[in-house]
Amino acid sequence: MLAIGVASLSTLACTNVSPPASATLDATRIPQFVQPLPIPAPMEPTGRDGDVVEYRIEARQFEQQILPPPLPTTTVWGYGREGDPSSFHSPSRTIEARSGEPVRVTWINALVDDDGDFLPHLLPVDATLHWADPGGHGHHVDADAVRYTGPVPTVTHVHGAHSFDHSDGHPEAWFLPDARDIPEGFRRRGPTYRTQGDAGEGAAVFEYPHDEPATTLWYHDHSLGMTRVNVYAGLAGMWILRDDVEDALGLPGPAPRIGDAEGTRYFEIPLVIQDRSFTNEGALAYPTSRTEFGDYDGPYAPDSDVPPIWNPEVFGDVMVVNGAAWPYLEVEPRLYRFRILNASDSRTLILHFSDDRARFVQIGGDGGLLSEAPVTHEELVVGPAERYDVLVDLSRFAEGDTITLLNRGPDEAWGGPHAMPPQDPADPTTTGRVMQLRVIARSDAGTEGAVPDTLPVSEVPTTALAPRDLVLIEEDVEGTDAPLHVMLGTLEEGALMWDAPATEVVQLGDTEVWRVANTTDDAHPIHLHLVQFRVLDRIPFDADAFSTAQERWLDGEGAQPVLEDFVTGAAIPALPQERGPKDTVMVWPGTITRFVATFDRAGEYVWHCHILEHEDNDMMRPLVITP
Ligand SMILES: [Cu+2]
Repeated sequence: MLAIGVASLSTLACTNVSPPASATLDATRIPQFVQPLPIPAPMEPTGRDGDVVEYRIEARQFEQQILPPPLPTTTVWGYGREGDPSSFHSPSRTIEARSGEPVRVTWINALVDDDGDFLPHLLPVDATLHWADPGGHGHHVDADAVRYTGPVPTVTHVHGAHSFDHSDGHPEAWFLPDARDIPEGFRRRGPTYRTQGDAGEGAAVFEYPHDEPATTLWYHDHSLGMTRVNVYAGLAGMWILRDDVEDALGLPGPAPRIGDAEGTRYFEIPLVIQDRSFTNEGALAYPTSRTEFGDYDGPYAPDSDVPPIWNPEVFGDVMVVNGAAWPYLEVEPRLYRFRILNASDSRTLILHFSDDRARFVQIGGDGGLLSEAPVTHEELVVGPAERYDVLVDLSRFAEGDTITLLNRGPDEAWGGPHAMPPQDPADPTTTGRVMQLRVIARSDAGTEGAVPDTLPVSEVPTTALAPRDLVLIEEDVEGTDAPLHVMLGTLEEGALMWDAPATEVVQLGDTEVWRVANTTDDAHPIHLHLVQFRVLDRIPFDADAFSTAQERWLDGEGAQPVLEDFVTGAAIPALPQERGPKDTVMVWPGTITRFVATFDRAGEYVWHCHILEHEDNDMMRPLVITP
């Protein structure tokens, strides 16, 4: 009897209702460079507990003017300070912290309406993936339940942080809002949910030791199988760590501080770049069906393994920076510090300026300062989730000049720098443009700063251990060349699902070299939780021959392949932009990309591709560090 009751109530929360038919807003009709760049203020703490800075941060739904008026507002999700509606924005306010200063956050899932009833997702949730699945249907759902419309699981991950596993935002540590109408039989918390203190329903307390150097981190939702839609809806923000080493460099500033007067001029500014699409009503537009990708016409789950809603990649046609479409920023003719984050779903950015007097002088990356010295780039490849800390010298410009930040990256999955045939760059009228800098009169505000001649040297760790070999494998829909999904795997076992037993099990304190062989046609931004690694090199290899040999091995014929046997050329050393600690590396197709990391905290973490569609469809595996 109970089982029947659960089933019928679950069905209520799981329907295949389609959104109202609504054409996508023509991106070429959106005026560009008419809205000022929003500059996120720091998130305000709620107090201190001894040395620990405490926050209470909610995820909520609200309206935001992303498109320039008179175009409509957009319903988004974002984080903000509990009880302070004015603090909510997407991307959300920046957590400003210092190394050695621990932070405790009570993360609250407040995705409820004014009556306290749960809010369904803004975007289509595909219930046929390996996903959070609070209703416990399993991913083999009936055709009328492939789109989930129930209460939304959330869990926050601080990307790049040296976190405890209990506070890392493990994908199965999600929790539902404390809504009045959670359907009977629903799990309110995922199987790995943990909290550091009594959080009550709909929340979790996470602690961050901040025992790492200054760097540019970011926080975003990480719920299993729905990270893409939770982040696309807006759940992301910057998380900046500072320390005395960085302070001593004499960099330009200030960055935003709590309580700044309106009109304060900033010379350190985060740039959170995302591609999005919109409907004519201003809503976020996101694919509602797999039929929007490629030429595969079905059948779909449950009649095949092909998810009916999920798409292999998603590309928006509007560039949004700090939550405004194609904004402009008034700049003085002097030195600026920009912390660039590519928070797109699938898009790799190849950034450059319209005037070659403006260049990126890179001082840092994902995990902190570059080693030895800054590196100057005319063009900067920024993969999904990567951060670049750059100085841009605008002193040779004059009041009235304008400079456009442009994007040459393709409007499709990036095939690496040697893609054949070469890929078309982004549409030069839309996604080829990011934002505009408008030069105004110089002031004496802030700290002038200078480009440092040198940066502290950080050593690349070495190890005597054998390398750990891993493979990126694309699986096609049986009997077609339509992509089913891309997966992570090992040489011995081939592609492995998220829930297969952990294979990346590392001894605490060990330093390992990982060799990731990419047999697919696309570059994948591979991200490890907990650690900051150093990229070593990329070794060209014969991916097709390797795949054939591995398939034979998995079919019980021939020997297990050895990567060395398929190498076709000399290793390409780590790029200048990678000469520092990183947590995300672009693994180019046709290469064995090598990086080295020291695994210095025990726990159950994950590693995954940061193309969010890939991550959500099994391109994620456990990373277990055993004491
Ligand atoms: Cu990927």
